[in-house]
Amino acid sequence: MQRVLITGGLGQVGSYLVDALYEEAQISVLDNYSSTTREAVPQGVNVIKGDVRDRIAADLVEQNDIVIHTAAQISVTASMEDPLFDAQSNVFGTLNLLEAARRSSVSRFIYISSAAVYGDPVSVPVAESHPQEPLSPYGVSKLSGEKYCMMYHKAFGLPSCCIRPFNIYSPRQDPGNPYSGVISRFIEKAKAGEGPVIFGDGTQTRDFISVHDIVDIIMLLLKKEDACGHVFNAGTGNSITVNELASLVLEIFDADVAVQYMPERPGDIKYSCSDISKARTILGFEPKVSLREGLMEFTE
Ligand code: UD2
Repeated sequence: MQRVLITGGLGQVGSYLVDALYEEAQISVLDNYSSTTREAVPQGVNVIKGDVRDRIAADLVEQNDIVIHTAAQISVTASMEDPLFDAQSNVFGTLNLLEAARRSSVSRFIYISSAAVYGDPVSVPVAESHPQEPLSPYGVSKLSGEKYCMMYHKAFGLPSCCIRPFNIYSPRQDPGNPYSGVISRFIEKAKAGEGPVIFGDGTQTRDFISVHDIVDIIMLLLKKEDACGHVFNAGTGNSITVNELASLVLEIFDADVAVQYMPERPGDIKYSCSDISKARTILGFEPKVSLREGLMEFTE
């Protein structure tokens, strides 16, 4: 059985990865319990409380065959308030793991970057070659993590690869987190019989991808030898407006409430949509969960 280390294994992406892999691999989870909505892990999964910057993280890398690095400081807003903390977690944390991976014999190092590396897109859909001009310390730290992964591949032969997810959603996105995504917020409001709050005029677009499709693309990164040394967009290739999203949520939750409009959020990007041709061609990736299906999961 392969030994897989999942950093951030109690978080949104990590916890679904644990579910997808625990029957076929020996899983270790490293998590600092900063953002978890999961109460119990499947039997046999070894959970270690710790930080990616710590010595324990490096030791764990050396004890495993595969590293899937999902742990991160995940908030754009928090990164604006505390860029040093953001860089410590996302840059030094990643480098700590990469250094340990360089000394050991991991067969795959998978890094979760972000579409935040693109900043405000100059055109959509956004392919991987689009200019990378991040607008936040978070975008810079994620780009930096990617660059280290690619550099370790080129210089040291580390079998690393990265994805740039667009807007991920799932029922396990921490609803208590003030930086939680728009889908979680709209659903919380709808369940409470309140109207969703839209920042701006609601014509901004986003490419919402179910966490199940993110798990699928990571599984492909594990299987495909060609993936190493590459960065892939992880989106659906489709986008909708925030107004359309609000209507869909209200319809699914049968909520007869009025939408409220508030001033645009500073720094918000207007249009976002992925071009996933590269992942389709090299990995054979095809997103499977429609937004309606993905939202229905929140009603279960
Ligand atoms: C996403 C990521 C972020 C980063 C960024 C890169 C999430 C949760 N965040 O930020 O980590 O990668 O993309 O560009 O995936 N909105 C409302 N009402 C609300 C909440 C949000 O109208 O109650 C709007 C918000 O102003 C924005 C859109 O919905 O225009 C999406 O907001 P978000 O916070 O879900 O995600 P985003 O795209 O800002």
